[in-house]
Amino acid sequence: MIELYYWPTPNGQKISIMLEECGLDYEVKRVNIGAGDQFDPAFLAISPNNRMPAIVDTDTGISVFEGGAILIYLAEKAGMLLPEEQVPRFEVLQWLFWQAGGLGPMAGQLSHFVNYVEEDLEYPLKRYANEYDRLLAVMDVRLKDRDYLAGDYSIADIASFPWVVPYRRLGNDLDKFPRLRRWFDELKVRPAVQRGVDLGKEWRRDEARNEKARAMMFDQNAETVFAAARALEEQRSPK
Ligand SMILES: N[C@@H](CCC(=O)N[C@@H](CS)C(=O)NCC(=O)O)C(=O)O
Repeated sequence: MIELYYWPTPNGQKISIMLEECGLDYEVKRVNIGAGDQFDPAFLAISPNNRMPAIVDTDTGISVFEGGAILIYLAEKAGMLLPEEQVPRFEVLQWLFWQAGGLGPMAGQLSHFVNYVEEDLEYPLKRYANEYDRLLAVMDVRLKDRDYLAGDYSIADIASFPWVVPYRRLGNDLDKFPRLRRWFDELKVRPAVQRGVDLGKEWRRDEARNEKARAMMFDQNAETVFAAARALEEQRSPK
């Protein structure tokens, strides 16, 4: 059984889609990031970056944080969506890391400035909108002569899909990316993708307009991490 530490955001949905695709048994543990659940010492013990998603595999006792690592773990456990053979495996891994280091962070920053910042800050909006646009074009070109990012449908597609979903809200449009649109339209009707994207969507409140939630998520610094680490220490060995 997989325990999935989750909140319905694109990074969380990468893993809910994967679990639905694999058909592995899982139980959802809510990590309400607007309410501060990411600082719970019990969660910190499995996710030292104070971010969801994370998983615990109760069959092995292994816990994993970071979406890309979780996807690899689940693909290996289920024996699907990540080839074993070296050449196709590295096709998938390159595109998985491309998502984790490029599409995810850039779309995430763009989403921050679009959804959470009231001032109209021209420079960061332009910077991240351009980068998101560029990355969508990289996918479009890549999909010119293949159906999926790394050949067969894989964890690279699963990781990337949730960050293409909000393209309209992020000010983009798929009309200029016909191959990406074909890929997107195909993935969005997969039943497992739909179940994964829908998981917990009713839990979300309007965090963008909730001052407490914004402070919880965006007023973090080193002291936040040290305080969470002290709380974990205290729980492990109370004075
Ligand atoms: N690279 C990480 C990113 C995880 C991440 O940024 N999660 C966000 C939600 S999308 C989070 O937990 N935020 C909590 C916070 O900002 O305090 C992954 O892919 O797992």
